Amino acid sequence: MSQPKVSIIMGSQSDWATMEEATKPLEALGVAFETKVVSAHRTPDRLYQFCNDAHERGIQVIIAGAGGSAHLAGMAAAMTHLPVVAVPVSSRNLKGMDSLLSMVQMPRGVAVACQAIGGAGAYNAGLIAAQMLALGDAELTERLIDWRRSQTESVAEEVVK
Ligand code: RP5
Repeated sequence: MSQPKVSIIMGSQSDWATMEEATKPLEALGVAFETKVVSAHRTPDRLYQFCNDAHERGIQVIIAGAGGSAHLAGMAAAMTHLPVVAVPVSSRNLKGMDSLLSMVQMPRGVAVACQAIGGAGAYNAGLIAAQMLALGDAELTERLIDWRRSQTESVAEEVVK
């Protein structure tokens, strides 16, 4: 793939099973992306470096997935002007409610676009990232419209019994 425009970061390798979902719409729509493990609390210097050069490297949208006290997305949003889409990963004890609340309750002035808990949220994070990029890319817009049309056409009206 060419120069990545979307960076998918996650707090742990253990988040990959969820965050892999974000790659599916990006692949389907031909949007170049990268994937990295970047932890706000275990690798703070890596997060700082990542945020510091993401824009210069051509990244336009960051997708950040984490579980538990999921401050990764908020910290990334604090350190870069790029849009940050957050994915609350389901946690062992609180099933992702902790991740969701820590991502969605951002104080005024630093925005995070928080998705649903788990795989559907990760998938939609990839989709909304592509929609953001499509605003400045006519060919991607065409692919997005086609993709939506085929999704609609794939839904059968008759119930299978
Ligand atoms: C968070 O802690 C990660 O995002 C992950 O969801 C959670 C558990 O991480 P591991 O202990 O599995 O590495 O930082």
